Amino acid sequence: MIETVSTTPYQDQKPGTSGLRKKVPVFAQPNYAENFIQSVFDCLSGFEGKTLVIGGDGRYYNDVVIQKAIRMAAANGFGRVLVGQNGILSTPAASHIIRKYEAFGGIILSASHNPGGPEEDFGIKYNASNGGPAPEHLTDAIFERTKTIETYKTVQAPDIDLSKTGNYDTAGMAVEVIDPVSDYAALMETLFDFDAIRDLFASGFSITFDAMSAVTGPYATEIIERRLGAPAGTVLNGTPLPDFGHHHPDPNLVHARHLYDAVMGANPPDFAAASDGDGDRNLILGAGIFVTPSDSVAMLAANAHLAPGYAKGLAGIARSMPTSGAADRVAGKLGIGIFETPTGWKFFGNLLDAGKVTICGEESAGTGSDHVREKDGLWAVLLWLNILAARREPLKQIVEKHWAEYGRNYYSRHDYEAIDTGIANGLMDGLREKLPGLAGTEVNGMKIETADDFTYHDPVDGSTSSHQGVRILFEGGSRIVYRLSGTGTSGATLRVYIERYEPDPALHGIDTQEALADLIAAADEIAQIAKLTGRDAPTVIT
Ligand code: G16
Repeated sequence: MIETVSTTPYQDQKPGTSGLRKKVPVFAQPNYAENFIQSVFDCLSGFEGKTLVIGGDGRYYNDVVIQKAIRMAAANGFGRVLVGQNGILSTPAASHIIRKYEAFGGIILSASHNPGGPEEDFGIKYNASNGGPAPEHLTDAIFERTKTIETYKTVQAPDIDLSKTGNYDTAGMAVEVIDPVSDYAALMETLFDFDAIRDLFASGFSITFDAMSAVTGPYATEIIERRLGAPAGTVLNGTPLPDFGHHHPDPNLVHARHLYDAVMGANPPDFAAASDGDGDRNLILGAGIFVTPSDSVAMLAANAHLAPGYAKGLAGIARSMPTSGAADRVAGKLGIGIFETPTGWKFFGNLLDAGKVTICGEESAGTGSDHVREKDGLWAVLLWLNILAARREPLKQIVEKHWAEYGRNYYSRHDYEAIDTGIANGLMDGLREKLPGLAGTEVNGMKIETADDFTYHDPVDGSTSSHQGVRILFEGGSRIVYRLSGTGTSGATLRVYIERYEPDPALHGIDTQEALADLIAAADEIAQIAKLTGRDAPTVIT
């Protein structure tokens, strides 16, 4: 029996860069999750009788919202739900399942790299039939709907037992609890040379992968240990936990410091990697080297032909605007297209669907390809392993050779987390006001060539997205970019992206912060960060 339940709207359900993200106590308010899910359904049409994929990263509150979503899908007229066993689906795996089973769309429950637990973060995101995050016009419509919603639909039905795979039924709608790993692992086998990677491991190549007690544990254990034969114990923290073992599942140099220390210490592993809460981000390290995400997309693109899935070459490369220009140089040499999009994987969807690009990457530790419509942490790890297996050179050497060939883009991101939202908005507004007068002026001895607020014109659907980040471009190609994060859950996070291109190999061995010191000082001078925020240093430097 379908029930129509009265509700009152909330006014704070604006989806951010990657869906609606709030603290668990916010989501636990009466009808909060229901209002958002119904608003999503209200903005879709033609899904009657079709399939909906549901899964998440296993964080606290996933189990509660999954059962709600199943009942609401039944009441709203979906014909079938595919849900991961124990509610688990990594974000890239969910994208693949949507595409493989030609589902109408999917609901992914995750707050990505943010912590989990009763007082921590939670999120709901809708992905469309191409497997990618809902485009901006849809998330805007969903937000509008949340402001006026008065009822939602559900059914009276018992919870589905998610602990076992199998076929179930909720008020007449089919529910299949599926193995979250097997389809994804099979896809990886079509892209990469598993025999070569197995041989590499058998040769004594040592690797460690930290799943950070988050969703990639089961995927990495199946693929890296079972199918590729790495020794048991290669995957650290391989069991997804609702609170990620009290850790912050963000694979950066702060939260995965132990891996950095390991590769920089005595007897380093040949390769170390990590992935985040929902499995779409990656950290890549090798003995004596950290590969920045911006470098990673460039180097993966330059070497992708070594993997069977990309042997035919690439159609093009896309990177988010704040990501360094390293990939542009690779695209230039390969003679393929390069696209600069706003931050957010959703902006790559049209380019991938139109066949204009094969590989995409973002400075925020995301890399991926046209195999799914999300960034994919384990995919990046496997492509690197395939390249290492084919080239049989240390990772550090591959990186240094790349710099020698293309030049090095020194790059760093400085984050100022949890600053007052009013202050953060004021800082950005102040910057925008200054923009028209900046070109031609000098800061810290460096001449500003152009300064603007990035506007993207989607070459596929013609849509325009403005206010996507303030860019200050200096003579010689150095760059500072400022934007506010769209994924934080408390206050505002100011991100400052700093980049300098160095063609001379003799100058490729400088410490990154040192190499960027003049620009870092200029970044503060232009935006008055210390003065306006009262912070004398960033919270996180990557
Ligand atoms: C999300 C998007 C990414 C984007 C990132 C930016 O990542 O999926 O495409 O680069 O947000 O975050 P921010 O707006 O904080 O800079 P995730 O991993 O949180 O889904």
